[in-house]
Amino acid sequence: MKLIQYTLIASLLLSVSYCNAQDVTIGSTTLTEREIAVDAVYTPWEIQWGPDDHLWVTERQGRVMRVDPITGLATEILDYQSVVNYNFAIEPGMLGMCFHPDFENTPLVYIMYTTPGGGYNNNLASFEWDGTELINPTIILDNLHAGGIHSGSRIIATQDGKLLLSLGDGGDGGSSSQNMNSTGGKMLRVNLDGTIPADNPFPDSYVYSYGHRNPQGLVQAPDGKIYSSEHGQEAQDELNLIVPTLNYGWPDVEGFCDDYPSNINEPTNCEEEGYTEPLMEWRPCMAVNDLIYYNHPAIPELENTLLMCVMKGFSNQSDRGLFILQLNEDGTEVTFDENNDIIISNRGRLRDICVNPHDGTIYIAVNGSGYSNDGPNSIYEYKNEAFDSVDEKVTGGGLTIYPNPSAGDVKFEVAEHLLGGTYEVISYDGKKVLEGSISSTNFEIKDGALNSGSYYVVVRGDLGSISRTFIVQ
Ligand SMILES: [Ca+2]
Ligand SMILES: [Ca+2]
Ligand SMILES: [Ca+2]
Repeated sequence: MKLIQYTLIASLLLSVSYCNAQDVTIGSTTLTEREIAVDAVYTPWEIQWGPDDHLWVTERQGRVMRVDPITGLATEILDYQSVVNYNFAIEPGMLGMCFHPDFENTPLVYIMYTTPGGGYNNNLASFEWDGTELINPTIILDNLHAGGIHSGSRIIATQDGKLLLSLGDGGDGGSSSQNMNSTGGKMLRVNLDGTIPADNPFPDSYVYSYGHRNPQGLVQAPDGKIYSSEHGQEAQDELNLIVPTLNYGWPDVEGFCDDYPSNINEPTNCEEEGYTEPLMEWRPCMAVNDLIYYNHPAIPELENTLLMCVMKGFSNQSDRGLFILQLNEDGTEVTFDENNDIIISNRGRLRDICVNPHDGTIYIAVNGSGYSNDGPNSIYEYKNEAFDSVDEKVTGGGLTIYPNPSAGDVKFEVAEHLLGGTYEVISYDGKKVLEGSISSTNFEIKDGALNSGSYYVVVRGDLGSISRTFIVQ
């Protein structure tokens, strides 16, 4: 694998500053900050934009809360505190969560959580959403490697209809990470029912990649690439491009293969010895957490970026915040400038991030100021109000989609001023699935070109852009 030098490349594109205590300016875009769900969520760990246009939040103590993003009203939809092994002072509890990839037809939510059992066990269970609460827990996997710390436990549904789970070493120093018979320190690829996919890279094994320490960030970009952020020991945090079968080093290598830190005696030639280096590292560790791929037109300055939550700062802990990692065109390199590419640096430990796919608004879950979960715990919203107002300006006659919902062709009728413009269709989880140019005021997406689900279309012309949602049945 190509080795990538650790360099902090100054980004000419982004210029970030705070206009005042509330707003965040990125280039020519201003994001208005609003605190929602004040004192309504406790130790939020996962935050997801749900198919019901609400925020779904796991609390480490063992609950799932559903938060109305407009009113901030938080409703408990699962209380699993009697099952989950929560320890306030360290790291276990209810952790990662994702939606079934076909949630409209199969309304299941997958959650990872730790339970007691010779210390700790990590578990994956599905719960059914009945419109009011999460019911019918079904164990998908149990007895996964865990400890009081380093639980990993991010989970995503991948484009190929599988689940990918990140598991940490559980604090065992990394002995599990290089042991192919242990689930510790691994990425695991799992069928939705918990069985081993027939096309997994190692026969009859869940293991997808190995040599991980505590990977707590996991995302798949629209082109299929999978990125993971990983906590280092003390010296080097990592951003990895996850490729099946590869060995990401821990505990033999931390960060780049560079004989640092000196106490672990890294091999002199990692490539020959089969170790994969990260795309980027940060030293000393500043506690990298979950990340998303951002490509929404609401914030054009963030086109093709990874937005990564960071809990601590550098050595003085002042540089925590949301890190903007600019991907290159083919997604194989990132650039980051610590002087310009950190935003939301005044809100404590940023644990997780999600996006409203309709208007590009960002939501951040924070865990207060200190390890492991001092308050205040809250959710903040960062919204480009101007993007909505462009939408409003041309409402009525600008863009009509019919029929909606559609069981066949999806037809579009656009205003004259949009001729010569472009359109993009974005899936509910933020992936661009179609794009094209507008050469007629009437055009259509043929039956079968889109899977069933909810979509968001943005059309752009000289006067601005218009966005609409539609549903394919
Ligand atoms: Ca997340
Ligand atoms: Ca590594
Ligand atoms: Ca190193």
